[in-house]
Amino acid sequence: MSDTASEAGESTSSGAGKELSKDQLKVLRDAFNAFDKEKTGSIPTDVVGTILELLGHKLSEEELDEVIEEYDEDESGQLEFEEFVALASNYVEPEEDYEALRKELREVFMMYDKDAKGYLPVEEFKAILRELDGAVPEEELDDIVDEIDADGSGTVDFEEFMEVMTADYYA
Ligand SMILES: [Ca+2]
Ligand SMILES: [Ca+2]
Repeated sequence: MSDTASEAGESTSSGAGKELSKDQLKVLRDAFNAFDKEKTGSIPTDVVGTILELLGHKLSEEELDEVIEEYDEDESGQLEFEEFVALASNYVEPEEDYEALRKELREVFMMYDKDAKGYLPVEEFKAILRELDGAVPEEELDDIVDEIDADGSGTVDFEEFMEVMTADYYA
């Protein structure tokens, strides 16, 4: 079995999952080590849920069983680091996507911010939400707007906009 270690150092070769940046890999390594208290090189599957939760993804027990079954390739009942990375890479937010999303939202924002004031009156903002998701009831729009206009200025600036859009996106 020759697993040609052509790529640099860290072993992300097994399983599917996306390419991770060094930083992301470090986060996973730290999380893994924190839970691999006995330094066995593996973590019990029941802590995987906890780690994913720390990463911002709460899975139901069923979902968790499913993904663990999928990624515990040697069926050891434990996740070795490679198995863990393969699994977790599906839950780590890809940085590029975030940048792309930010750019996209910036464009949306500018489209509505016709006079380039750098902010939108809340009424205009509600119109955007209606357009993006016609199913949102009006009262809910009011709640969202209350929440998003964190400084109560009656306007939504790009950072406030970004905040609420990405929160929704990653929910
Ligand atoms: Ca295993
Ligand atoms: Ca504001």
